[in-house]
Amino acid sequence: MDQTVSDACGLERHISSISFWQAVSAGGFKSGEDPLRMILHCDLDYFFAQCEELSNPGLSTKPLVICAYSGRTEDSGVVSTANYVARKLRVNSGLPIIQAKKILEGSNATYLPIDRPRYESISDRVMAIFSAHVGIVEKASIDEAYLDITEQVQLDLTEGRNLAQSLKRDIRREEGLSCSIGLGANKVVAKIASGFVKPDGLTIVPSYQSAEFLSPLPVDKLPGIGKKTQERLRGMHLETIGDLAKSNIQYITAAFGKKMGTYFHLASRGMDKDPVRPRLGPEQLSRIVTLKENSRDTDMISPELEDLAQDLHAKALKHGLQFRSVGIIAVLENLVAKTRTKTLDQPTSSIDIIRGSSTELLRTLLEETDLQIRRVGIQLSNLTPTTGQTFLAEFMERPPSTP
Ligand code: TTP
Ligand code: MG
Ligand code: MG
Repeated sequence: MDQTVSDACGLERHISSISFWQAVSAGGFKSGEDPLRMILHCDLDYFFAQCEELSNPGLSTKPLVICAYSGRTEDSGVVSTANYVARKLRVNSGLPIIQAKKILEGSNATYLPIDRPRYESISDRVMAIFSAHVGIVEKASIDEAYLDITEQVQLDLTEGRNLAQSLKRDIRREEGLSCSIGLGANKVVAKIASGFVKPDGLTIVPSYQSAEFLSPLPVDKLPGIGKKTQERLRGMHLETIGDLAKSNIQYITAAFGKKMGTYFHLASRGMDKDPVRPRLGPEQLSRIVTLKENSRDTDMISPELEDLAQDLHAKALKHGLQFRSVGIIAVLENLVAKTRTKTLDQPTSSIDIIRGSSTELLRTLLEETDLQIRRVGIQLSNLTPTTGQTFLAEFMERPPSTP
């Protein structure tokens, strides 16, 4: 599949020659505005359905519908997601399965139930690829994450684009999946940009053109505006994000309250201060370190693995968690990230299992490449509370260190 680099608002021409900082300086950056940041939002394409296509590639040429069955009758429930072949026929998330079947009658469509544990394992490995490349990763859902790359790329748009393309390449090479990425000055712009071209898109919005990019889009593209709010805004003659940006803030807050009104006012103008909160979600514990020098020597890498194993084991104990999967993350000398995971029959909190599995996975990984390792990490996933513990949701992961 070809990758699309979208030219949002005809902006691509700026990307190769002008860095983010220069572009903003030239435009006269005013103090008191949002701090300069560069954020990526990555979202896997038709995620549950794409996972199923991986194990059965024959499914990709015909409509594939993943069903959230309610269990009342054989076909009751809604479409969880569908591949793009089905979407062309207007079968999308939320549609009742009965209606999807009517639309797709005679099209040789396949209907599968949700296999969440499998999608979660794949999601964990994709998150590990993000962590291998970027220090500040916030998992936002099973198939999406925000990455703060400000420092890593020094606010340079070309570097930002290269990093986004490396992520897409590694996710494709390691997991066989396509994703869409948006690059913007904050989470709101990055999130909308990642949905701008799908599937397999990359949309780059320089900070000084955030408002211009958002302006023509319908209001429901703003995170937090659903169908009901969209209807209310339509009643107020506010159809596009640009309409919202031009409207009087008092008028909006009177209708939606101060908190929502202020958010609509700022976000519609491309402003958002919400930080990327470094966490991989409550389902994973991971840490990655940069080796003192690139190496393939297990005698040199083993002490690092031992430190990581001890650290992660201590964290698991502290938070009362057991794990069922142990993964290894390696960033090679060419900066390609590799991950390998082993899933056990039973959950455990044994440090010997972390040691043994990570050493074994490292050996396997080294057998598959001739390249040296630059960074190495361990990831514990499929986490469950140890008996008697109930605070899984309270758990927050610390950011892994940057390269
Ligand atoms: P999304 O990222 O919203 O959708 P998607 O990945 O299927 O498609 P896109 O290419 O547009 O990103 O959601 C991720 C997964 O969450 C999706 O694959 C299935 C699940 N999901 C539901 O079960 N119900 C829903 O209503 C939605 C929107 C998603
Ligand atoms: Mg998705
Ligand atoms: Mg998503």
